[in-house]
Parts: sequence; C-alpha cells; structure tokens
Amino acid sequence: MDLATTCTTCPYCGVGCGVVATVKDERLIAVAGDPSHPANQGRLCVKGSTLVETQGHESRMLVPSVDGVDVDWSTATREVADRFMKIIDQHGPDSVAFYLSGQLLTEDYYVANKLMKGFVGSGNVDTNSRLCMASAVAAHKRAFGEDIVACDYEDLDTADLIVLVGSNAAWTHPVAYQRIVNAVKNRGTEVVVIDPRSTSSCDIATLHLALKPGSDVALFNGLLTYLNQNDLCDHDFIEMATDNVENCFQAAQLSIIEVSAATHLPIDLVTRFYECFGGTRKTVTIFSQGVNQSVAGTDKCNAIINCHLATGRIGIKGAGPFSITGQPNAMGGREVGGMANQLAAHMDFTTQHIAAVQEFWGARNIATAPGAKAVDLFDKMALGEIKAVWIMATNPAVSLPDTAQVKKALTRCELVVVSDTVQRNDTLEFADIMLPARGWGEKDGTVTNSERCISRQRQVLPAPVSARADWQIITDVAHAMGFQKAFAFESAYEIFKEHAALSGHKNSGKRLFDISSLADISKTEYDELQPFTWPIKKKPFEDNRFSTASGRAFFVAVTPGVAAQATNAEYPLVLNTGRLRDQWHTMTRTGTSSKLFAHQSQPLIEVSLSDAEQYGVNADDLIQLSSRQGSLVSRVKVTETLQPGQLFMPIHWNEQFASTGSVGQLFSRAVDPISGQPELKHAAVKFEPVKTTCWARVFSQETLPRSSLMNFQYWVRKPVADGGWEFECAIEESDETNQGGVAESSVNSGIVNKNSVFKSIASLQAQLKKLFPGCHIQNYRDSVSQVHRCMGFHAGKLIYSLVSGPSLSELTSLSLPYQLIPEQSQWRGLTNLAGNRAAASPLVCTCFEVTKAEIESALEMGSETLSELGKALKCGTNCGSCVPEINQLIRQHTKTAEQNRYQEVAR
Ligand SMILES: Nc1nc2c(c(=O)[nH]1)N[C@H]1C(S)=C(S)[C@@H](COP(=O)(O)OP(=O)(O)OC[C@H]3O[C@@H](n4cnc5c(=O)[nH]c(N)nc54)[C@H](O)[C@@H]3O)O[C@H]1N2
Ligand SMILES: Nc1nc2c(c(=O)[nH]1)N[C@H]1C(S)=C(S)[C@@H](COP(=O)(O)OP(=O)(O)OC[C@H]3O[C@@H](n4cnc5c(=O)[nH]c(N)nc54)[C@H](O)[C@@H]3O)O[C@H]1N2
Ligand code: SF4
Ligand SMILES: [Mo]
Repeated sequence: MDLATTCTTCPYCGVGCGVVATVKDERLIAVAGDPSHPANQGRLCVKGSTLVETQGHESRMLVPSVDGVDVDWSTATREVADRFMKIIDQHGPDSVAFYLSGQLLTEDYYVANKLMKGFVGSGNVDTNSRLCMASAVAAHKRAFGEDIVACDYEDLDTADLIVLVGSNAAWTHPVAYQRIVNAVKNRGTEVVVIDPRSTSSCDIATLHLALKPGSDVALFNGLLTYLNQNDLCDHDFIEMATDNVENCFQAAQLSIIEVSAATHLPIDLVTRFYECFGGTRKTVTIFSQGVNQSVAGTDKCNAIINCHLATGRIGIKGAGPFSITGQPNAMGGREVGGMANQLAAHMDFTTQHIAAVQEFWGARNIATAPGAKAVDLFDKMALGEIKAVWIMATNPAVSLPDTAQVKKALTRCELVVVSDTVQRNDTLEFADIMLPARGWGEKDGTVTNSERCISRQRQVLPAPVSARADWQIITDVAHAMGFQKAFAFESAYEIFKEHAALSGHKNSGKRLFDISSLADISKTEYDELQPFTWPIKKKPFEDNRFSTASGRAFFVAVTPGVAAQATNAEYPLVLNTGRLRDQWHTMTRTGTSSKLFAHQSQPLIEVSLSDAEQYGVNADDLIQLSSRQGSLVSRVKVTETLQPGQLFMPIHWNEQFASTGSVGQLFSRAVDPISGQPELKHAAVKFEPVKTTCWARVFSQETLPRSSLMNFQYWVRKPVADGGWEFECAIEESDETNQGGVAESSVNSGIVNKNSVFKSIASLQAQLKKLFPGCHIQNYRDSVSQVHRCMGFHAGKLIYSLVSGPSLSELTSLSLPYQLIPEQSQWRGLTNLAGNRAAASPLVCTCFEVTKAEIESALEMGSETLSELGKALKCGTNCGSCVPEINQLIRQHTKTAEQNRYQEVAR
C-alpha cells in the first residue's frame, strides 16, 4: 500500500487555493485545503472538496485519432504538423490559428504562444480569456500602462468597505468570499453589492444596488462627479501620480438625479452608496463578469478605476480596484501574452518589443501584428479565411456567443484539431484530429491566481497511458514542423525557466511583470517552489509609479453606452447569464458527480414573480425562450431575485447534457470595441409557454446517445449516485394538434398525436433494448393515469427503467416503483432515489448533503439560528458556500412565522 500526500493547486477558479492531495494505490483518495497556501490558508469550497469524485477515466479521451480513426502519437503529431504546414504554405501564416484557455498551465500556454507568434508567424492566438478577462486587461493597460491587478487577498482582510460589482463571489470565488465574511465579522467591514440580480453575495451586504443591466458606467461616473463636487478627491495623489483628470471629470459629469434615471436606482440608494464610498478610504472594489462581459466592458472597468485614482486608493493596504480572475490560470495566460493583441511577457506588438522577443526566441518568422480576437477569429473561419484551428482546453461550441455561427465556422474550417481530456463535448463533434491531454493531477507546471500568486501544480496521479501533457503535445508538433532547436524542452521546468528569463529580457524595471530572478532555479527548486506573488516583494503601485511612459496613471474619460442587444416590442426582456454554485463551465468536470447536481439539476430559466404572473407561467413549466439569434426550450424557475423584465439562465448546460444545448446560442456576436469581449450578460429575448403531451423519465446504467432522444423536444440528464444516469424528457404538443395540418379535425389530430407519442416512447424502448441486449423486460400499464412503466432486468438486476405518462407530476411520484422491484434486483442508485426524499428537495449544503426540506423541518422543530442549524444538521459548518442560502431560509421562516402570528392576532 502506497500512501502519498502532495501539495498542489485546485484546478477550478481563480482564487487558486492550495490543496493537499492524498493518493493511495495510484488513486486520489482525499483532498484537503493546504493550510500553508496564502490564497486559502486551509479552506476549500465544495468544488475543490469534491475533486476526488470528479477524477476517474470513464469519460476520458484515451487515444489520439485522425479523421475518426485511432492512431498512435507519432502519426497524430505528424498529421497535425503536415496539415498545418500545408495550409500555411498555400495560404500564409494568417490562415491558421490557435484557440487556447485559461485552464492550461503557464508552461503549456508559453509554448503554444511561442510556436504561433514566433515560428508560424501569425498573431492568431486567442483564448477563452477573451470571453472572461479581456475588458479588465484592456482597462488596466489604458490606466496603468500594463495589465496589473492592483490588489491582493490581504486587502480583503484589511478593507473597511468592499464593493462587489458584477460579481457573485459567494458562488464563484467562495474562498475569497469567506475572507470577506470574516472581515465583516471581525472588523465590521461594510459590503455593497452592485448587480441587477439579488444573489447569494447579498447575504452580507449592507447595500444592494439592483441597477439596470449595463448601466455601471453611469453609476461610477456619477460617483466620480460626487467625489469631485464634495471635495473627497486626493488632490496630492492626482497631482503627483496621474494624468488627464480634468478631461475625465468633464466627461463623467452626471448629477445624482441623472444617475438615478440612467440606472433605475432610487436617489437615496445612490446617495447612500456615494456617501459610503466617499467616506471610506480603505475601499476595495471587486469586479468581474457583470462588468467585463459587456459592449461597454472596458469603459466600465475604467469608470471604476477612475474613482480609485481620484481618491488615491490604490497601491495602499486595504484599497484598490480588484479585477478578480475566473479561471485557475487566466492570469498565467496574460503573463505569457497568450492573447491575440499581446506578444509575450507583457510586451506588445511595438517595434521595440517585437525586436526584443524575436532576439530572445531566435524567431525566424515573428508575427508583427495582432491576430484575430476570439469572436472575429471564428468569423474568419466561417468566411473561409482561417482554414486550420487548434483548440486546447476550451469548449467554444458552448461558451462563445452565437453558437450556431461557431458551429458553422467549425464545419467550414478545413482542419480542426482539438486537445481535450474528455472523449465527448460539443466542440469535439467537429474535430478532425483529437488529441488526449493529461488533466489535473496528471501534469506538472505553474498557475497564477487572481492576486498574481504563482503556485506549482504537481502531478499526483498516473495519467492514462496515452494521454500527454499539453506542452509536450505542442512541443512534439513544433519538432515535426522543423523547429527542434527553439523547442528543445524536455520538461515543464525548462519551459518555466525560459518564460521567467523572457520576463526580464530588455525590461530594466519598465514592466512590473518580471520574474527573471527565477530564471536560474534548479529542478529541485522548481519542484519545491512555494507560492509567491509578483511583483516580487512589492505591492503594485506602492511607490505611486505606473508602467506608462510617463510613469503616471491615466484617467480614461468614459461615457455611458447602450447595450448592443437592445430590447424592443418583439424581444422585450433582458436575458442575463452566469454561474451556479456547484457547476463548472461546460460540465466536462462537474458533470460526472451526482452530488454537484443536487443543488440544481436542470438548466432552469429564472423568471421574476411579476413576469411569471404577466405571462401566465408557473414553476417547472416548459417555455420556449427566443432571441434574434436562436431559441431553446427549458423549464421555469420563478424567483424573487430578479427585477421585472429580466431573466437569468445558467451557462453550464450544453448538447451533452440537455436538448436545450447552450444558452450561448441566444447571444449575438456583439463585442466591446476595445477589448473584443462579447456581451454575454445582455440578450434581448421573449418567451412563450410550451404545451406537452407526454413526459418520460429514464434511469439507465449507461448514458443514452443523443440520437435516441431526437423525438423529444425537451430532455435533460444527470448522473445518479452509485452509477447510472437519469433522463427527463418531454414531447411537445405537435403542430398537427394546434394548427390542423395533417389532421382535419381535433378528434383526428388527437389520434395523430397519440400515435406520435406512442412512436417516440416505443423508439426509446427500442434504443434501451439495443443498448442493453438480453434484458428480461417487464411492462406495467395503468389505464386510469395512462402511466406506463417498462423495466429491463439482467441476471436478476434492474438495468433500466422507463416511465412515461401525460403529466410530469404523476411521474415524479410514480417513476420509481420501489415496491415492484424484487428484493434481489435492487440497484442501489435507483433505490436510493426511490427511498430517499433527498432526491425531491434540492441540496443546500453539499458538504454534508443537507437538503432544503431538512433545514425547513429543523426550523419548524425550533432551530432558530445558523449555529443552531449547524449543531442539528452540520449544514454550513464546512466550506460555508451554502451559508447565504441557509440565512435566506431562516429569514423566510421568520417572515412566515410572523405572518402566521399576525393572522392569528387578526382573527
Ligand atoms: N461555481 C463556479 N464558480 C466559478 C466558475 C464556474 O463555472 N462555476 N467559473 C469561473 C470563471 S471562469 C469566472 S470568469 C468567474 C465569474 O465570476 P462572476 O463574475 O462572479 O460570475 P457570473 O455569475 O458570471 O456573473 C456575476 C454577476 O454579474 C451580474 N451582472 C449581469 N449584468 C450585469 C451588469 O450589467 N452590471 C453588473 N454590475 N452586474 C451584472 C450577474 O447578475 C451575476 O450575478 O467565476 C469563476 N468561478
Ligand atoms: N453566456 C455566457 N457565456 C459564457 C460566459 C458567461 O458568463 N455567459 N462566461 C465565459 C467565461 S468567463 C469563460 S471562462 C468561458 C468558459 O468556457 P470554456 O472554456 O469553453 O469551458 P470549459 O468547460 O471550462 O472548457 C474547458 C475544456 O477543456 C478541457 N480540459 C480540462 N483540462 C484540460 C487540460 O489540462 N488540457 C486540455 N487540453 N483540456 C482540458 C475540458 O474537458 C473542457 O472541454 O465561458 C464563457 N462563456
Ligand atoms: S475557491 Fe476556487 S480554487 Fe478554491 S477550492 Fe473553490 S474552486 Fe477551488
Ligand atoms: Mo471566465
């Protein structure tokens, strides 16, 4: 028995927590927070703590393939190199592109960027950071002359005011959020949330500004005006360290009344926020996707930064504008220069920088101009201008806007190479060449988190035999293209050293990103590297010097813009999108853990109470949601957290998990003109109810192919505890019924309809039969309820079960005929679901698997506070991510109890 513990980092969000991984007999058996890591000091959130459950090789891509045929690595490598070179020879370097990801390690990113920009000779390397951090990067460069995040996590511990703008940190950066919670408890830090939705992050807020979507520039311009007019600016700092303040003040001119009109916020709320900000020196403003993902994203970021510059709240402890990164290595990608408009190591496409990088790399054919940014890059593919793309560690067929256009682009593109860890995702459907990459725990390198802290990610597990590290795959292809010398890397360590050296090349203090003191570390030092933050031993801007040519920060004059995807009479509603607490992006990692579906198991479309009433829809109804780009069908969640006229949908589901596919299909390709970041928080939509004639639920030990569900207008799947999958499917009332069409009379159409329902269910049964040959099949039919059950047994064990009927509610109670399953044939996954009421109520606390129903019943029984509930049920006592929801249930319970009391008194 082999037991080993290794310190590494979590592969999920940009908080960048250190984890201690315990491996026994080559299997990951435990992960715990690393107490010595500065980012988390031992804490982990639910995604980090469920890492054990999301490992495993079942869904992994295991061998390389070319045009659908499994091949060995040397063939795959040669094919990638030859096909790329052929296209480059015929059409030039700009006819090819790489599309990378903030989930690559820095070393992977470095070689990919070097190969394309230095040796292929094109700037066409872009990354999913374009959808994520591009606006913040552009704003940093405009204001500071370099892409520098001004804050670190210690600032959260010492701030007196923390403003969260377009960030739901409680769910998206849970461990950083816990630091804020502690600051609130320990030193009375005030929290202001600026978000059109009421989110879990509002739990600790003294003020929530539910502003009109997209109106952030007006709010912060108004704040700048207020600071100026009330003499709350730091004139010494402005004088000493900045330029362009007067132009900026002039452009920002907005009275509180005008701000109120632009943001739809009450005057007193705006005033309270301005007073609070104006009066608190130690203010940190955290901003994230509610700011970045907008056609005004860069301006929004600069509007925030302006207020910090005006008050000199930057470069000091406990204050600053804090753009918080999303992906685990979004920052590492920025250091490397992996975006189309950057060259390398915080150097740009200027004559000087190009010469410096060319000299350092010994690059024969360096790119001399920026390449195409993500949305543009896929447009060029659709136009046939880009003919080959290599996609690594990202799933653009889900995550880009206007996914129909993305699919068109991938279809048109002559050569699509995809390196991924999984066998199937929406992008891989279009791959000509598939390359199996090593995943988290199987590779070595470094990542940089939101606070510029570089940590080692270490190999703790053996990789599947054929999977290779991304840097290795790229290096091999570079060799096959003839670039052996410049890519003579034997390990991630050697790449790191070169990357570190480049950061110091021709730098002499001009660029804050300089880790060249690590260029000569030994292999052992690299292996034992402890987390460290750059600029080394210095807080950015503490000396009031910035990276601009003048050394002074720049006030960028900005004015409010309008959303590109505007509402009108036909599309009157605004669709907002974002993350759920327990899912990660396109679900390739979290989609295998049943536990992570228990908080929310479907891509629900959130509708405000008043819109639900106005449009006559109820919770769980199916609706069709349409924009100018596309349309999808999904179920409704009625919520008090949204303002009328706004909808919300999670980003995670896709064609592998639901008929809806990705919410991205509803978004246009409108981008911020400066950063190129798409507007992913604001689409104009409409919806209408969908009538159904039949529902079905399937439990199956193996997943069903998408093709077997084609007859269902709606379906969604989720993993079942102890193995297997659960599907929920619906058949829409057909056009034939509604509009005459095939059938002439309503009686006839009823028959047609019944027939088509029967056919759909029969074809699903046939699929199940085919998928599990040799099963003994039992059928049960209830003629009164019209519920039909079909179960397949093998060797006395239940293998699948299909229940169908006209209404979903009947199925929910009847779908698991526990009593009908012979004792010896119990399938644990199924009986668990049948017997356990947990399945019926969403999980609130994922760590201890405590449901909403259990918390409500404990409140009924007399528990009153969070700590009492914690004692009774343990909920909320581990990672704390569920505390906002528990508090919400407590508030709800108190309110109901008070109402009951009031009614009793009234009687
Ligand atoms: N659980 C989980 N955590 C994650 C991820 C995940 O997939 N799952 N992904 C990681 C990644 S890559 C990222 S980038 C981060 C993102 O982290 P966040 O940015 O915190 O997450 P989002 O939910 O995308 O959006 C944040 C909020 O922006 C609000 N918003 C929408 N429009 C506006 C607006 O006009 N103005 C303002 N002020 N707010 C607006 C939305 O209502 C939403 O609540 O999360 C990271 N962490
Ligand atoms: N509507 C809307 N759309 C959005 C957003 C939004 O808020 N709203 N947010 C945007 C943002 S901020 C982001 S960051 C993107 C995220 O979107 P994506 O980057 O497309 O999503 P992921 O699911 O993280 O894709 C990562 C892929 O890499 C694979 N992978 C994992 N590890 C490795 C590895 O080590 N090597 C390789 N080669 N592959 C690996 C995974 O299996 C997966 O297929 O979505 C964007 N899209
Ligand atoms: S906060 Fe982010 S980095 Fe930390 S454990 Fe959770 S997902 Fe991982
Ligand atoms: Mo992101």
